[in-house]
Amino acid sequence: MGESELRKAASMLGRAERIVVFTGAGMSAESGVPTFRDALTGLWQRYDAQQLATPEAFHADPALVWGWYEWRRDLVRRTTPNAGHLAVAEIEARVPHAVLVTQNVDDLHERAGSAAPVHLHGSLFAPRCSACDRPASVPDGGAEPVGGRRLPPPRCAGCAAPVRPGVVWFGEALPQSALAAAVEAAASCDLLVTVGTSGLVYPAAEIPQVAARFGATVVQVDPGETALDEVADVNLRGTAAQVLPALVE
Ligand code: BV8
Ligand code: ZN
Repeated sequence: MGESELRKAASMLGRAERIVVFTGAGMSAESGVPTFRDALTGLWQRYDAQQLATPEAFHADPALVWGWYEWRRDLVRRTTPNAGHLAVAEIEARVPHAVLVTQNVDDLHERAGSAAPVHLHGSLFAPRCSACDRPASVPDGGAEPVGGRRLPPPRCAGCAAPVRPGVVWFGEALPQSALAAAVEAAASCDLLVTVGTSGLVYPAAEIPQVAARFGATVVQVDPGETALDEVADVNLRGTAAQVLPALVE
């Protein structure tokens, strides 16, 4: 990453009045949460998305899917926000209008002090009934599922149907209010900072594209090449915990 690129991005950030920060799995990588598509450590290298992250998968084998998500929820509970999450909260505190849009299902932005991240893909911490949508509470600190261990889902207190993870699976619509808020913020911002996302999953990947189309500058923070390289005006090739604190210094 060139020093001048970093300075250029920092000065854009200093001038911007309306900012969107758009984050993906790379944001939490340095906290110890695995990404999805990284060549060696990505979850989809070890697990089959079709067998775990679709409504069909849950229907076919609820205990397999529930156990896998409980393993991820437990893993996230043991991690802490990294310097990148803290820098994002700092951006929000400084900029008059800042909206944080995340594809992540962890709660590390909240724990770093971000008040109201827009969760496009739901949350590991918001399970709900698979039939009537009633929110379900799932106690923490109980059994610690290991990767691949089956665990039958609890039953809804209202209708007794199986409780499901509160995430958006492949083939499911994104929460309408979250998607609308993200599109609206992207269309009206002057700077969008995209962090740690491959830009391959739609419709989330539209968000930086909407910002660019409506005239915003797009800054990307990612150590690798991504599908958003073309959309970005400035590419900062580094990790979230390294680059973001330097941007707000
Ligand atoms: C839908 C939640 C319709 C669950 C996830 C258009 C074209 C082609 C296909 C489609 C299309 N439109 C829709 C589709 C289908 C599909 C899709 O996009 N498929 C793709 C993959 C081909 N989309 C859907 O199915 C969506 N729904 O379209 O519904 C509809 C409409 C109405 C009514 C009914 C239906 C729903 C998609 C939601 C999927 N849910 N997650 C869970 O977590 O288990 S997906 C999953 O990918 C993740 O959760 C994540 O949120 C998302 C994006 O991944 P990234 O965050 O980008 O992570 P990735 O590993 O890919 O990349 C990591 C990046 O970090 C890399 O660039 C790496 O270099 C970088 N990095 C690594 N270390 C660091 C770092 N960066 C910074 N610092 C570091 N230290
Ligand atoms: Zn129910």
